Amino acid sequence: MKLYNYWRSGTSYRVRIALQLKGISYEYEAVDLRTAAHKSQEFLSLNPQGLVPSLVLDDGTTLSQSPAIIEYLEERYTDRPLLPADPAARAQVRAMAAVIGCDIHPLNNLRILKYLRGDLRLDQNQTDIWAQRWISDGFSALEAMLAADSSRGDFCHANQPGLVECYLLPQIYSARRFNQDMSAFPALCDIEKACMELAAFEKAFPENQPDAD
Ligand SMILES: N[C@@H](CCC(=O)N[C@@H](CS)C(=O)NCC(=O)O)C(=O)O
Repeated sequence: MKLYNYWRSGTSYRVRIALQLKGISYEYEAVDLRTAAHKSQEFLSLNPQGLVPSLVLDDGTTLSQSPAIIEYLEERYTDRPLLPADPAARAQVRAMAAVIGCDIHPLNNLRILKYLRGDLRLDQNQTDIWAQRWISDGFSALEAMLAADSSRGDFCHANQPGLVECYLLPQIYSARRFNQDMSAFPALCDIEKACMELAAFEKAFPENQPDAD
């Protein structure tokens, strides 16, 4: 399979973590967001939304939207599950992932920032404040959700990383780029530290991708 993605894209990073956690090998196809390669005819024919990532399977089937891609990997490659077995626990894990995937990331991605900087003429400091506002809201909620979870171990759920970490690590990476003060989120920082000790996360890390500069 071939992953069309960009080293610094958070949604691409999510899928790279899922692939690594499951031990699935894939080809890396870089799509440079800075040169608008995601708006080229070639890429639009794979993903009409013009957003990374897209995953092209060996039979040519093309998948888009990182949550759908990760769910596909979870259903197709069942050996190393990203979700717990218990339905209520699965819902709780999905809820934590959705805090990031639905309520933080969409407000801070490239096209939103371009609109704020271009059409609304905000400067870098103002767009950082915008991003920090939504990151801080979501991360505060996640800290509370983790504190209330009696099954918590070293990771968001129990003692192994899974779906939430696929979303969390990229969002923390992005938060740091927006100069977010992370000191109010100790549990999230502890989980990040535990993840970064694992080879899967090291391999998926943005700076370690072939198109990183
Ligand atoms: N909901 C989509 C969002 C994809 C998305 O926003 N990707 C960003 C990179 S993280 C992108 O391609 N941005 C290009 C743009 O905004 O023009 C997903 O989870 O895959």
